[in-house]
Amino acid sequence: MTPDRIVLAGVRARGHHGVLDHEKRDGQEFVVDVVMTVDLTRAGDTDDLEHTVNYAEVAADVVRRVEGPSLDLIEALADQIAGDVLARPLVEAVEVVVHKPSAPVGVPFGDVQVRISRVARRPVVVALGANLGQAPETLRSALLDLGAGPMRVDAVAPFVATDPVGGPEQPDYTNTVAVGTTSLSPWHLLEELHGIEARHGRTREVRWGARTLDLDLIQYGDPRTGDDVVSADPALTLPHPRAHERAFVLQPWTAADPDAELRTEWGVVPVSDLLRSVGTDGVREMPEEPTW
Ligand code: A4P
Ligand code: MG
Repeated sequence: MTPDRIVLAGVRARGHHGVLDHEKRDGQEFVVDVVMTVDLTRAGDTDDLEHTVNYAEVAADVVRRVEGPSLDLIEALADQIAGDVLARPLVEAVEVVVHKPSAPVGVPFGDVQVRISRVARRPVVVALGANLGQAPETLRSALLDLGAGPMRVDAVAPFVATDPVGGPEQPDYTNTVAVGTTSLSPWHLLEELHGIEARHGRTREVRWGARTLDLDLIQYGDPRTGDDVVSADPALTLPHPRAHERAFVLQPWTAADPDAELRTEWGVVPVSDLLRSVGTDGVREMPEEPTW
């Protein structure tokens, strides 16, 4: 099925891009088309501008780039415009076309255009937990599903056995953390995580109760560069509101990425520091290395 898209066509502005002196001096008109892949399901359900991409803002960004510092190539202009568009977390992929209808071609012509496609690639951290059934087997299989679908998995922590935190009396958990990148928006990724949970027999009866598989989105984007997504929405809270206090998340996370940092109410702090203050009680190494 073709993904949802927003098409912004024919944005016009005057710029000074080109290799020739007179192009840089006199300027000319550029026309830009932007096609954004955006999951529009939620916007359709809620009728809320928050849940989509504001095309007026995108158009303003395009004009700013066209009117901005002179570049030699419309290839570079297209690349900058694509970068701006992909800085919006709801945009999963973008096609940018830059037309230069008055380009110095030397013969009569209709249009010249550069057309580029770019896909988002954003850092993401997913915590996995299971305490029903063959937990390590389930985690291995879920990691394969993650890597084959919604994210590229770069590193996985060795599995740990952990005491259950919260909820009713229940068996010990097996936990791990996967770090990698995704092109999906945070909401689309959460939906995919729920799909993987369901395929592994997850049901939701008791909050914090025993489960065959729990996939939590811990962090989306990089807090060190400030492009991480922060959300207070109870249906998708980012960063995960309990990650900073849970050894069963922090310990495997630092094992998978020793340089990881997390946004907290005290600022952006190394995950290893959080782990040191929380301690590793209730987190035990497991005899077997995961083979995922
Ligand atoms: N939700 C909101 N934000 C997020 C997010 N960042 N990632 C919403 C994932 N989901 C998020 O989750 C309930 C709702 O949270 C979802 O519908 C989603 O829209 P759930 O998975 O259905 O229920 P849950 O997991 O029972 O609740 P919750 O609050 O997510 O619990 P946690 O925080 O996941 O804790 N002890 C050990 N040792 N190891 C564990 O892995 N896990 C839990 C569950 C408790 N104790 C544990 C462990
Ligand atoms: Mg959960």
